[in-house]
Amino acid sequence: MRTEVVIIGAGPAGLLLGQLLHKHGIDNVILERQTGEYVLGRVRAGVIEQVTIDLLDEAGVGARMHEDGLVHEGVQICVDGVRHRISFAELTGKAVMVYGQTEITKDLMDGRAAAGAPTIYAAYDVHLHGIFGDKPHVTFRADGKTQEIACDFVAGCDGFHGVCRKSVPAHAITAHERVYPLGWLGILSDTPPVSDELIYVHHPLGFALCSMRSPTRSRYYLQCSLAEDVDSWPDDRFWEELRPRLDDKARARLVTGPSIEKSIAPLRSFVAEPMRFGRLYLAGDAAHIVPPTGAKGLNLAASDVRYLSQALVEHYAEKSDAGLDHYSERALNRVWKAERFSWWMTTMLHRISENPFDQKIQLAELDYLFRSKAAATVFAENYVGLPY
Ligand code: FAS
Ligand code: PHB
Repeated sequence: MRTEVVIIGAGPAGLLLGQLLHKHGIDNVILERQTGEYVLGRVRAGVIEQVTIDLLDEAGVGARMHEDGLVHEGVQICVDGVRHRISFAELTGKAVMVYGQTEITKDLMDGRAAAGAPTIYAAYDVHLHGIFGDKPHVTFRADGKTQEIACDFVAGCDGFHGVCRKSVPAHAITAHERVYPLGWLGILSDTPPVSDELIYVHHPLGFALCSMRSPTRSRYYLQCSLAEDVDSWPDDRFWEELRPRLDDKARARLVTGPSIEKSIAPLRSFVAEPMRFGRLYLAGDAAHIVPPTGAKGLNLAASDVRYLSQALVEHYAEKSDAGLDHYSERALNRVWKAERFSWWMTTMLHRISENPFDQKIQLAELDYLFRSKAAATVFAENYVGLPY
């Protein structure tokens, strides 16, 4: 088999890249380790930036997003039981959209199926070969037999635990990492949200987030220790732990119900540099991870894909490799700004240190954010997404 670009991973990064390349007439094959149903069963991101909305529109998969997505012009931060609103519209003239990653993945899968572009699910033992030469190829096992695809480029969109980053020789890659001593215990329920906007909660018992997927489907998160096991969190225990962290109005509006999904995600900041290795280009979680506090993970995957797809189009259409040669530098410039914002939001809102000085600094940071238009503008500019 031969194609122009082999994409490893059918998460948002891989599917979005595949769709954009297809629209520009660039042949590509996606290899995905899991089944499509498994990929769709993962509940992850919920907030997308305007630049991501524009890219999904460019990929021709934005119709349902505009129909079902919820436009949010602000967000609320609750400290000591008092909510403070940060207005994105007033401070930046922009907004974000609440539209679940599961829906985005479904829209991208449907778009790829409609385009007739190939995705090989249940593709095991993926191995990259010849990435530092000019004739790379990929081998894998599917349908009980070992197969090979010759290509021009490999896009590593296989997430944090994927094979692509690990295929790079240790001397050629540098990892920067901060692991937080905490996780997010998330629950999805068919219950009405407690508020029309997201509420980020700073509380002595620990951080909480009240989010949503629709006017009838809520998504909540509780800060928890990494030692926690999701099986020791029956729904009632979750609701009893969430309730005291809410302000009076939210607590009064809280409607509990059976969980549709419940999981614990560890919090980590991670960046691998560079993001290009010969004919292998990393994009999305394969190259970097942010704590979900700033709602940046999925949006960073989209910005990597924007840079990479433009660079590949230039290579094939204009015989120019300028974009490919600058991909890593351009992507990392935006990645590190989102890493900083996600780290800052996480350290400001979570109960991490028991040192009273650290806790006072958090409260001072939050008080400054609520009182200073300049501070609120910095928050809003980063939350809605920095320009490309
Ligand atoms: P993904 O991990 O989504 O996709 C990679 C794909 O590659 C997967 O389908 C995987 O099966 C496949 N793969 C892996 N190894 C392979 C191999 N060897 N061969 C073939 N295929 C392989 N972001 C937010 O903005 N907000 C959130 O609330 C949020 N919550 C999250 C919760 C969790 C538990 C996790 C893990 C992440 C969360 N994120 C969140 C971040 C998340 O949304 C990612 O940023 C997003 O999924 C990135 O998309 P991809 O880069 O496509 O990686
Ligand atoms: C979500 O709705 O899943 C969500 C929203 C905002 C975040 C993280 C997750 O910062």
